[in-house]
Amino acid sequence: MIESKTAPSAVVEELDRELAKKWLSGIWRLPRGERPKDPKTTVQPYLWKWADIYDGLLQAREKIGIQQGNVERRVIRLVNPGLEKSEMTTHTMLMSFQLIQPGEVAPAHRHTMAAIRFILKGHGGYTTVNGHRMMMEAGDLILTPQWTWHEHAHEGSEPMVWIDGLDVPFINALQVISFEPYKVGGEERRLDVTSTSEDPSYSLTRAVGAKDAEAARPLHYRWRDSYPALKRLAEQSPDPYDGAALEYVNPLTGGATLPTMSMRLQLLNPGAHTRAHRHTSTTIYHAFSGSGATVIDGKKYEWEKGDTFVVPLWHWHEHVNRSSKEEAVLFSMHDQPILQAFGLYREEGQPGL
Ligand code: 1HN
Repeated sequence: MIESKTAPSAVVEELDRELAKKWLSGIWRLPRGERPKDPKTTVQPYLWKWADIYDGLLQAREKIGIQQGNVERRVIRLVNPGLEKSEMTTHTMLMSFQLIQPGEVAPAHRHTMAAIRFILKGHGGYTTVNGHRMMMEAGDLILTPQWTWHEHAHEGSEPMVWIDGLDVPFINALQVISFEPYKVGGEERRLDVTSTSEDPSYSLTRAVGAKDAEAARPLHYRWRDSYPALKRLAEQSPDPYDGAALEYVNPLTGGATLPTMSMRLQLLNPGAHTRAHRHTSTTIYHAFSGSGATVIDGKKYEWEKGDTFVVPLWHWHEHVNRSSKEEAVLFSMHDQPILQAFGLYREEGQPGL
């Protein structure tokens, strides 16, 4: 039998130095503690108050003009305290809030990051994605799949505010960020509009004028359709962990709306208290209506309309609707499709009592 023995440390260090000169490294150098049984994340649970976000947007409205210098969007990001350097909301997703004034145009561009808008306030604003113009109403979800041209404009009378959700940190980790402003003959231009969500033939299952399956995906999920569906679901049997949770799906694939992010609407009936679970995907929740609390790894985060919070991966969480009279609706964004694509999605639930 051949016995292997680790040589005295001075000899090993000499070997390590020799290897390092050739850009090589023995894994005996790794401390044992860096092989955790459970996933470990640098993302921290955190809750941002609506008053702070909105006040920031109103101040930016006075101080930041769009199409002025480098500023193309009046956007404030949610920075996770665990990701101070990258200024991202989680390790895979960025959530930000955007305000546009009547008469403003956020110029057209495209990028390899996918984006969603979830509309919070105002009327008369619209976004155009690859020629499809969508009037924005509160509670609508609008997709900007990767590499699609998009611009925003506003012809109403009060400011419009919405959530932007993007997969920026994930795309950045893959080092494939590309960004292109829309120009024709070297000049910035508005996007042509070839169809709208108001066209009678537009439906969730087929975008008008689409030439291929990718372009045919729905881009506009309207509150007037999703809310009644959510209400119907809430009258049936809610999920023990998520309450009445509706996932926005791509009817062409039956899967998540985007390859990197999935979105949900969740209704907690008055007094509802869900069971705790944890999973390897990370979630950003936005309280669209009502008030409640979410317990994340034993710490309680109280939320009311407009507040937004992060539940990092593998953290136990349960939701409570604090009101005995009013429903609460949470909008959420998840990186679950990424975990699922690579067989890394795992979930654990607290058993029923
Ligand atoms: C972006 O392109 C928009 O198009 C909003 O409205 C927020 C945050 C980071 C990177 C690109 C938009 C963004 C963004």
